[in-house]
Amino acid sequence: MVNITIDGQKVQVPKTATVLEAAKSVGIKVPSLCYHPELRPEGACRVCLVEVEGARSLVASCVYPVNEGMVVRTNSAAVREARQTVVELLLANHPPDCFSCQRNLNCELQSIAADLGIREIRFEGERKNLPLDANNPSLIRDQNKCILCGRCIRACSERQGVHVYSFVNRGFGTTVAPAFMSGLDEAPCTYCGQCATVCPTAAIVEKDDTAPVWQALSDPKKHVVVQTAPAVRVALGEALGMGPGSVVTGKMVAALRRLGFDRVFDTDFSADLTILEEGNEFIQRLTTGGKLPMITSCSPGWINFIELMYPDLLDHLSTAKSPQQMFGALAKTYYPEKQGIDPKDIVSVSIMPCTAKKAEAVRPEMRSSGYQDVDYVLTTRELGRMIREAGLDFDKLPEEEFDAPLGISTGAAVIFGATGGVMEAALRTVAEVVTGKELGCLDFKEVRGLTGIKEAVVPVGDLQVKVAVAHTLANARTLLDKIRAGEADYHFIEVMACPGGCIGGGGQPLPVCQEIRQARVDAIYDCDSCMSLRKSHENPAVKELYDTWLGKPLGEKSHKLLHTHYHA
Ligand code: HC1
Repeated sequence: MVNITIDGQKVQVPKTATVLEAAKSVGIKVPSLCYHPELRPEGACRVCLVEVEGARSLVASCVYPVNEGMVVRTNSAAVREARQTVVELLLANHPPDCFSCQRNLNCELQSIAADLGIREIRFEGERKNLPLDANNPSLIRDQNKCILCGRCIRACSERQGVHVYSFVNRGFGTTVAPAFMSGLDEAPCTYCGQCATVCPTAAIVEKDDTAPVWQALSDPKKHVVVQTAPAVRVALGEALGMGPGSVVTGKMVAALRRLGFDRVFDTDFSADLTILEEGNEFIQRLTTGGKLPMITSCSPGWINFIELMYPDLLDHLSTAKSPQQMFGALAKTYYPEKQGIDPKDIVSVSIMPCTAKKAEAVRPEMRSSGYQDVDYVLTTRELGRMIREAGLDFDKLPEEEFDAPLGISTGAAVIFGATGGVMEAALRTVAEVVTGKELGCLDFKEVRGLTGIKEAVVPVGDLQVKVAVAHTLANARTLLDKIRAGEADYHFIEVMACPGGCIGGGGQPLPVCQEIRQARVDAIYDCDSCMSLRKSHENPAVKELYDTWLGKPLGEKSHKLLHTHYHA
């Protein structure tokens, strides 16, 4: 530890701390833009300047290390003037379209300008006029709004190990882009959207699909059904003024009805169905010498990653479609058949925590019903905006129930939203199906938590099943390299592309940090423990689906509607 003085306060901090971290430890928030607590510091934006006695000039506190006896001033006249100048220079060439910007009122540059009391911009900067990168279904990049903080570059490389972005050109021409200034559609982008979660402005945002959904809702000839992903219910509240970890399932259902959806269903129903298909596929591979380890297939950013980076390992993937796509296939076959509706009149919308789900829905093989199975995917953030646009007082809405039958689910399904959840849900079912005995305890705590890679050995009958769980694509890469090298003796692996699993998805409310992810994870497990049914194979609506329509797991109809293939 070292002793330093910050703004007259004596403080002891670890000798590895930076000045910015030391200030934070005594409740002083130094403004910053390029700094992000989960990424390597860069010291690029110079907004976090402070005065250090003896230093030749103001220093960037996010990269400046503390040392014994250091005296720091974070709020002197010189510091305030310098920070204002830096931010004014950023604003001088930033598009002045705050009112119509997707990040209006949730923009870090806007907040810092407000906090620093900037009332005029003394400089007239040249504006960039670069085209939008909008040729993909998930993300929109507007380089004119980029402040060159480099957070997206670091998130894509450090967190995801994908390395899509880098700085290109020099001087005023500097920008952030994929190689050869290509669009994301031509780059090895997985569409996970983690770049959008760290972008301080609207330089990278989700593609907004709310307009066609509003249009469908106001078309009396259309029957509009909606499914909501497991992780949305524990995060949507944040977009509407509630604290992290608020469980808003019932209010979300009520809001969707008031927005005009004809039926409000739950992706959790098809998460249970996924467990029946994927669990039986795993048992089949185990007992017939099939390809192991089997790897889960529901996270579309992960699927894009393995297709792009490890095409030689595609046969490890379960062929089960994701719950979103299983639901989509049923929404335009089983559901209209039962209800006597023409499937061409159905519009199927999903609310997802994920930007890659938008790309998943338009994959050419996701048309098992003869139509595009999921028509529109909205992120949690887009749903938050629709609720605000409709003027709904979210907090005052009653708690309502999902519609039956595609809204009936178990606790095993809701935990899909957290890293380890799909594995735990599968183990609950696989263990009971294989042994024919009821599990005493349903909580597989070894696979829970935010550790990057978790491993466990789980007894299933006579077999010791070795499992691994990874979240973030950088951690997935570690496991895939082990498989490639022949060093992995796992039977079953779960991979989710985003930190914490879907609760940390690229379409979730901002800001997000580890504390917020933990609150969402805790809320997910609270939802599970409150459910009367907690095993997918006990879902009565799924049982009825098999009994009356689908036949059996891995049967012919299942293969047609609920399984898929991948592209090398
Ligand atoms: Fe997910 Fe899934 S858990 S992938 O994270 O398998 O997005 O929530 O909907 O499809 O169920 C996301 C979440 C989600 C699917 C399920």
